[in-house]
Amino acid sequence: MIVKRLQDVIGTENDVDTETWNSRRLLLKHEGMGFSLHDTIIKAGTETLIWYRNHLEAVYCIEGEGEIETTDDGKIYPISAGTVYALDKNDRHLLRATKDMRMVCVFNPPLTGQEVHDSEGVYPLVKEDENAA
Ligand code: 9YT
Repeated sequence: MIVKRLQDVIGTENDVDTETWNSRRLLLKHEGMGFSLHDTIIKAGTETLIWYRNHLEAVYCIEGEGEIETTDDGKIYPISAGTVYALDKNDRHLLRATKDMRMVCVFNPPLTGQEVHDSEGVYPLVKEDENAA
C-alpha cells in the first residue's frame, strides 16, 4: 500500500518546474503500478509544444482554463475544469493556458522520474505573459 500527499512531493526531485509547467510526480515507474500519476500546473500565459512519441497520456483538468491544438490538423479544443483529453494517437499538440491549469496526468508507460522538458518529446516553446489571467 502506498499513501502519500502532494505536500510530500513538493520541493523534492519529483517536483519538476519548467518555464511553462510544474509537474509534481505522485507515482512513478519504480512504484510498480504500470502507469505514472502527476499533478501538473500549466502556467498562465504560456504555450508548450508537446509530442510524447513513446507514451500515451490522459489529462484531466480540475482547475483553470486554456486550450489544446492538435498540430496535424489545426483543431483547437477548449479546456476547463472537468475536461479530459487522451493522446491516444501520440498526438503532437500545443498546450496553452489562459489561467493556471491544474491537471491530473496519467502516463502509460510510466515516467521514471528522470524526464524533464526537452526530453520525452516535450519542447517548451514560448513564455508569453506570466501575468496573463
Ligand atoms: C499536460 C502535460 O502534458 N504537461 C506537461 C508535463 C507532463 N504532464 C509531466 O511531465 O507531468
